[in-house]
Amino acid sequence: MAGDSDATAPERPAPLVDGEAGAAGKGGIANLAAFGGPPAFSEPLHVGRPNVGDRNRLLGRINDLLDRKWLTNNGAYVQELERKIEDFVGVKHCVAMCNATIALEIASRAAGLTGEVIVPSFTFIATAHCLQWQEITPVFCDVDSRTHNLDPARVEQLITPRTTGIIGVHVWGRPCDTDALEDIARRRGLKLLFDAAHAFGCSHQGRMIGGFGDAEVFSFHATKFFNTFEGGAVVTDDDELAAKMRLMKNFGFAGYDNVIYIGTNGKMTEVAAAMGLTGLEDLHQFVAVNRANYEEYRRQLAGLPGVSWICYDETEKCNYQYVVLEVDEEVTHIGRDDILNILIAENVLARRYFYPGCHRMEPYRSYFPHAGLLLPETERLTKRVLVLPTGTAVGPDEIRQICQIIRFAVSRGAEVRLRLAEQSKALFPII
Ligand code: T4K
Repeated sequence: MAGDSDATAPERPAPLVDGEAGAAGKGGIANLAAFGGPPAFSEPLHVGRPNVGDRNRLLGRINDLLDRKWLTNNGAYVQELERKIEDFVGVKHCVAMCNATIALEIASRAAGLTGEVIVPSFTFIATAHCLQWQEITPVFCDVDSRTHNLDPARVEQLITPRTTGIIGVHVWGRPCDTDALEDIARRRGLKLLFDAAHAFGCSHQGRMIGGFGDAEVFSFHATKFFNTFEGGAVVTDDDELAAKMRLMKNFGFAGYDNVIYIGTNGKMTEVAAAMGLTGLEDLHQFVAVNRANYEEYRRQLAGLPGVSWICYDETEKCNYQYVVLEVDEEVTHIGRDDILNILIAENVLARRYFYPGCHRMEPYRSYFPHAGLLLPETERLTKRVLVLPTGTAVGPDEIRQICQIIRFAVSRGAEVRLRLAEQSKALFPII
């Protein structure tokens, strides 16, 4: 990669230092793609490459549903998927839906949430929007810097007479402190829901995630560990809640010509359920790939000063869907965003989930302009976290290369940062 003699290649500045020849296969800073070198990968490497089960079984199911001419509205595949998920998670009810955002809206409405609901800001925007969409105020609570999940002590401080519930998020598939949150909810008479969008296939205290709180919501979006193209589900042991959600996801119809509730269209299609049924059969393979990637990343980045990663509890079931680094700029002398820019230039499309935090996005930043003052850990994390490509998009070779680039950028942190700053000054001289 370093010594490309192609005359049509853009002229590159001379390497600053060659002492690290071979690191990242780059030979020198100037050969990083951000500074004009050729990218390490010709095709982009994505964070959320979909896990797809056996293609022939999927196509067989699609042919079958086309033959049956039953495409949606609680079809046979949706019902089969719901029963299989109930068994897998160990809950009484699974209500499949078109995506997790609608599922969160329906679950929170069916659970009777109103007024204020306590949620983390360190989450995907859907957790907050599902409330605000219904004119319920999301009250942003800080997270524990170690777990990245809601800090129960801070939850308790935010309860007011208007609070009706808490939505915890099992970020990266790692469980919230369910005992503490269940205790608060019980003592304070609050509903407790979990946004388990990341946590399908994960367990906590030996029980599958999905069985905690009043209800839990999974996302089956294409980028998730287990996907139905788009999709989601609410799982619960509460018969009444499940019955309400079944009505709500189907406009409130209790039978032909009989609407007994306000509802919406939250139904999952048959083709989505076919994808889900097929994926369920291959979950163990998805976990194996994710786990191997996670371990390879850990091996390759071990001992890199200022770079730590979130760990999964090996005594529990984990889906290992996210490989998440934290960059401590004081040690690396190069910020998370600079590392991200270096990676993107190399065609490694890492992501900085959940930057900048829900509280810094609209409409919340206008509603609560000073929310950040109460969210110091969230603010800190949103500047440090970097999510790396995994899943079937990458294997050991790609991971080794990605890690070499990160190691190289960190080992020359101050220099790389300076060069990036100079470059952006040249590009945007007025700023
Ligand atoms: N709660 C939480 C905690 C969540 O994380 C999410 C969703 C939700 C609720 C709501 O669930 P859903 O309503 O979506 O069921 C992605 C996903 O779109 C989103 O589902 C997910 N969280 C979030 C964390 O990540 P973006 O904006 O980053 O998506 P996008 O299009 O940039 O895709 C991410 C990467 O995946 C890209 O590098 C491209 C690649 N990709 C994506 C798709 C869709 C593929 O390679 N193939 C694909 O088909 O939000």
